[in-house]
Amino acid sequence: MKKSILLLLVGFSGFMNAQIPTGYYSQANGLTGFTLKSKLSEIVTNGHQNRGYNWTVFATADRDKYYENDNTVLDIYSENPTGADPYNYTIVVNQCGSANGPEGTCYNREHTIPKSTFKPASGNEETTPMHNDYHHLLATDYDVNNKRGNFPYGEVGTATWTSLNGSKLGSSKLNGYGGTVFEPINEFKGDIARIYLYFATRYENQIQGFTYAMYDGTKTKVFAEPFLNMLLRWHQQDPVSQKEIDRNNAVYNYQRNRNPYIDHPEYIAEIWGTVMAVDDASFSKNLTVAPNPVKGNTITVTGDKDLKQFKKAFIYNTVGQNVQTIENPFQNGNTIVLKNLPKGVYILKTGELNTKFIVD
Ligand SMILES: [Ca+2]
Ligand SMILES: [Ca+2]
Repeated sequence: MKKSILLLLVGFSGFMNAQIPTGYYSQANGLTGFTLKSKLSEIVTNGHQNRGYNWTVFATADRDKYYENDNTVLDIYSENPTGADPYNYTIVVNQCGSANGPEGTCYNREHTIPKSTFKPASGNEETTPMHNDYHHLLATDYDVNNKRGNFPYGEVGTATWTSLNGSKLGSSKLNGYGGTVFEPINEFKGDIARIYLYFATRYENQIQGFTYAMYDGTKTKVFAEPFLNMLLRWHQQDPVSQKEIDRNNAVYNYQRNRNPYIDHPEYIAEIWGTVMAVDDASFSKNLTVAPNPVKGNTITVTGDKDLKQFKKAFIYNTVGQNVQTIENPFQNGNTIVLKNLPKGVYILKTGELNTKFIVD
């Protein structure tokens, strides 16, 4: 009897992580801090195949199955999670290596970590495999990619330019960095943070040779304080989405290595810690939990749009782990019964709406 319950549990967790190969992370068990990071570096380097520079993986990795669900290219610079997209691209048909035209002309391959940062000091040969690593290569609008150029991601004080979905270029308002930065929309901030943390892990043995305003010159922490704090905040405020899980699986099927921070978001806090003061700035203000702090195990959720359209709600802890998923949460009213959650801060997300709440 005991055996069958165990099998059932193993079967269940196997199903939950259907795409993570069994044992992929077993060598990381019990490790923490930069020891964990170095082990993850080994794990995601082993088996990584350099498949060259092409467009193949975007056909499976970068399609809109989440917002309009129309199979167009899912581009973080033109996706509008709260309404109609300003323009859409058809996969392959609208790809381009070069273009002359405004935003909305065609999509290109963007190195999320600019390729100029890992170019050798002399020569034009860009360094591989980072140049061809599809975990950080995204299909994005050609013009927005150009305007972003090699600027670091950041948070903009005064915008000099804004893309049609609200991504901004302008002066940094980060405490400790005053240069020009590029700020994506809230919906994709966590996605970008986890890509950067992947890159810092996969290439930790090479990264001290790379020059970038976001880096501090170490192979362990990698990021300078203002940027590390921002990435950790983005990770906490925008937890792992189904889009990232699907993309990680598609890229794994192609180049045979994984982004560990999508599979195990809690590793991020184990390595880099957390930002304690999660500010409210990046939460949408259009979702409310009552009572907050939560006293019992029942919450009432209100939003400024009809919540019935959302088929799932997710609750995350501050290290980004999904602690509860509720199917059809708002079909029969707006009450959610919480699992027995330990005291702490949580994030409730449904559709593009999210908010922070406290269990007391
Ligand atoms: Ca779309
Ligand atoms: Ca996201």
